[in-house]
Amino acid sequence: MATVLAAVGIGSNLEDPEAQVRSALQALETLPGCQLVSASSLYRSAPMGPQDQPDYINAAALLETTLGPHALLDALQAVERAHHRVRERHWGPRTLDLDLLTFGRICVADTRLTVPHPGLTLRAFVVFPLAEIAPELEIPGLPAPGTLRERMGETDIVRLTPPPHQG
Ligand code: A4P
Ligand code: MG
Repeated sequence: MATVLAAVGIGSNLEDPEAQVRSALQALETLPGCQLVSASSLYRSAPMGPQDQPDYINAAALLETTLGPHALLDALQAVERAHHRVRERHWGPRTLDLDLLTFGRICVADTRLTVPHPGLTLRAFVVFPLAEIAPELEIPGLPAPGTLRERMGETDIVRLTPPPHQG
């Protein structure tokens, strides 16, 4: 069956965000019709949008999937719900936010889904994790993540050191 390489952005700033992001990565490993190809480090940054909310933890993942883009969005939203995501205000705090960043070379623009994600090029918390795992990813109509990261220059985003290997 034909597969597509999809990139997913992960973000959290509530209820132990690092644990939320790690748990989301585990959930992506077991999504039906998907294979987790790679996962980035975790990154911390100040909130974009309202400032009266905690810092965010972000990461990115690459999935090889046999699902279509809307079915993958459904699956990502089911993972958000499983993490007790409650939608309150736009750009407000959340336990887990999963964004479909890219879906192969396919573009989608309908009422439910816009891919590539419109905020991709402007957000260091998306570009840095994605550039770590896929610096040369082809994104329709946009420069590759490694180039986007270079163009961003200095940002406030901090890559968290992975915990020492146990065992
Ligand atoms: N939707 C359309 N396209 C997509 C896509 N490519 N991926 C639709 C995912 N969803 C997509 O999503 C609203 C609707 O967008 C969905 O139902 C889906 O059909 P949402 O996540 O509930 O909307 P939102 O949170 O109100 O807005 P938005 O624009 O998704 O927020 P963002 O862009 O996710 O930003 N600061 C830092 N440092 N790090 C962050 O991660 N995140 C946000 C939220 C704000 N500030 C942040 C961070
Ligand atoms: Mg979102």
